[in-house]
Amino acid sequence: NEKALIMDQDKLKRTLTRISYEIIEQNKGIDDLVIIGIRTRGVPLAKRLANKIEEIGGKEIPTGVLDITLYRDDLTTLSEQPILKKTEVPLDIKGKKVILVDDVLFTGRTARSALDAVIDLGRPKHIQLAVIVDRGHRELPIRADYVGKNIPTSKKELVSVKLTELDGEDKVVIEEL
Ligand code: 3GP
Ligand code: 5GP
Ligand code: MG
Repeated sequence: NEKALIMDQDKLKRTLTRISYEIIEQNKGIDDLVIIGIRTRGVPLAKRLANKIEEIGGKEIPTGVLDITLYRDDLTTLSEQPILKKTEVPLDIKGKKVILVDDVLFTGRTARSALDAVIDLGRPKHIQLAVIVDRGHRELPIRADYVGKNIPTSKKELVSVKLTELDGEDKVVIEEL
């Protein structure tokens, strides 16, 4: 039940390009960057950002994957906390500038558990968070360093982020649950 189109393919592409430049600017270059996507949709987004930053900076950017099962109490009652299932981070992150990538930031609980998971792997220089949509309703003191778009939502709404790699098309829409 689609209510509003937030981003079409072009808008999403421009947003990822802007965030790529912001990442390079805030990190004063591309040295020591590692970009880690949170499954599911953070993963292709992380790849796209890494590709763009590579294109701009001319150097390969390592990427990784965090698999955190959602605990979402509005959708499922899987567990009280997000559960870390698997990490695929193919290098030592000690001293690295880690950028976590997710599609939507909501309560902040997924990001919190992702922070735990990254810190368990080693001591990065810093960790930053990039999201395509911040829909509000934070329950923890967590914010994103890079935001595609802030979309104030009601709790009954759902932000649907569609990505070509997984959904056959690129767009962001608000739906009513
Ligand atoms: P994602 O992989 O794009 O992050 O967990 C599977 C999917 O369920 C997520 O896909 C996301 O789209 C959706 N989802 C996860 N958590 C919530 C939530 O809290 N509220 C709503 N409305 N949808 C969610
Ligand atoms: P949080 O843990 O911050 O409550 O929720 C973040 C995670 O839940 C993200 O991985 C995100 O994919 C998912 N999520 C929460 N709300 C939404 C939403 O409205 N749309 C989508 N696509 N994902 C959501
Ligand atoms: Mg997600």
